[in-house]
Amino acid sequence: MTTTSVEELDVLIVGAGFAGLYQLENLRKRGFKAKVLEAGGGMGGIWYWNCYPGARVDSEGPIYQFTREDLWKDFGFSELYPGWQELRRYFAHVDEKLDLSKDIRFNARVESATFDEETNRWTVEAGDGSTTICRYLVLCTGFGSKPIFPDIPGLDDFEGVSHHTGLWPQEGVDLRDKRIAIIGTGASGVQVAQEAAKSASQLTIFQRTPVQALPMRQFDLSDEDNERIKLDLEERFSRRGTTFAGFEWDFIPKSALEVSEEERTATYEELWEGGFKFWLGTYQDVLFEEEANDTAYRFWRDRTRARIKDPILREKLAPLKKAYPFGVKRPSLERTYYDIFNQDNVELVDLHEDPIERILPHGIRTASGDREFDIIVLATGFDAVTGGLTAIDIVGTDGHSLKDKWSNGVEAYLGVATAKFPNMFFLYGPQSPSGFCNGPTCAELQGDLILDTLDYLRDNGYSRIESEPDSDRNWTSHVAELTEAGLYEKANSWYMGANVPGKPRQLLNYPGGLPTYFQKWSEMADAGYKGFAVT
Ligand code: NA7
Repeated sequence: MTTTSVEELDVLIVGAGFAGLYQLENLRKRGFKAKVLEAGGGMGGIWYWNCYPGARVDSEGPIYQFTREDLWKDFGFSELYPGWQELRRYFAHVDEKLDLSKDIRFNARVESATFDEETNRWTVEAGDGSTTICRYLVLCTGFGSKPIFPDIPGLDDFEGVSHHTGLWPQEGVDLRDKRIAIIGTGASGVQVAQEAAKSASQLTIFQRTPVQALPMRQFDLSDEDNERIKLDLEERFSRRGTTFAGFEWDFIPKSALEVSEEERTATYEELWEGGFKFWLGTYQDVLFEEEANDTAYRFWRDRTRARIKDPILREKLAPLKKAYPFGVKRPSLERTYYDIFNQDNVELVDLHEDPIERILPHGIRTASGDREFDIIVLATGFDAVTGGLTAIDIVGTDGHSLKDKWSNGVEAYLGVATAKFPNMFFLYGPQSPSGFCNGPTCAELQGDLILDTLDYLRDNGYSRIESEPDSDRNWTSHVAELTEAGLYEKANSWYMGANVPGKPRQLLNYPGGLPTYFQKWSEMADAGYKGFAVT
């Protein structure tokens, strides 16, 4: 494709991660003229951008893939929790099978989208100079496509190497024998820290809030393991849509407090072996009731503290009194994170005690003094869920801008559409299950809802669909009610928008679980797309 073309499509998809690729494949199959614009130089969404040392998925590989049989039959991961290189190999395999990239324009960051009320079409401009005119705009920008840089004086003065984990150079950075600073201890910070600790001459981790990381039981997978996994993979896939978080397992339908301490401990021991099961496969009230939550926190804390030798570090990394309820900030999976603090080359700086004052040309100044570094890793996260959408200058009817509309908080009907922005859908977006859901599950199951909607419109000769303002408001109130019933508000998390200064505080994901979400969708669709104005 040339860079100055104007192309007309039925559907323009933005983003070539799991969600966008699923849309492309299936829209083509259903006879829509569809293409993808992708800011990155390759497929994979976050797996294109997040290529920092140690980047890997926290879901088990076999369940973190598309369910099409011809895709999984011929592919096997070499580790249970695959790293970014292997995920790229997976996307190359998908491309080879489905021939997707011929309909993807890479290195084309979408800058603006404007709705034309005369024609009911969107005009979309991208950074590569292209213009696309489309009936429907499907935004698959993911939850983490806009990195957040910390507001620390002197950040630009640093003369060493400094990168955000979400914008890591494709050619990589050699960490060996370097003095490395990592700012941030979320999933990305934990993963880089584990890698860096192996070979850095000095690693200093700047912690604002302790992460609650869970053990990743990583295994190599042989060919035989992969063949064995495939025996019941279809059954595992089929369970994904029936569970809260889109995995093949679900919450235990019991209170943590209704069982004996022995039974609870035995359950926690078992969950401890299962990655996110300790978080999203636990007793059903752990994320909702403080006392139940305490039982999970204490188990996590005691197991974690046992690995840290220094009592001061122990208290900073896994405090006796919880800093926030267990699991209402995204836990990370780790293998060696808590062990590296027993190494002589690893240091923790608690930013509450010793805040960063400024970045210097050769290091970082905190209240206690200066440290020199060769590399500063900014593992400071993303303007999550909404940032990828509001980064685009989207103008709907009557000149309404999406960014302005959501400046005081998100309103989104069923987490896929918002009033004044006709013929526009977002997937894995605000107020949908997204952040609480296994990515590929949402890409397919929520993706099907959008595909069916586009079929419905075409089959009935409609050319315009728009959510009604009341529908937005009612869905937002529903999400708020569910939020109040849980413990999410008690943490400053990206789930709550709390990691971005000035961002309205509101739960950005749907906390009712997939089955409830799909039930609400079915009620809407069965009632003739109730709550949408369709013309
Ligand atoms: P996260 O999970 O948002 O983590 C960002 C980390 O950076 C977190 O520890 C933050 O502390 C810290 N942070 C952010 N800004 C600052 C400043 N200004 N100073 C010091 N520390 C700061 O992002 P990740 O990239 O790790 O993970 C994102 C998601 O990707 C993750 O949830 C998975 O779904 C995969 P805080 O906790 O806000 O106090």
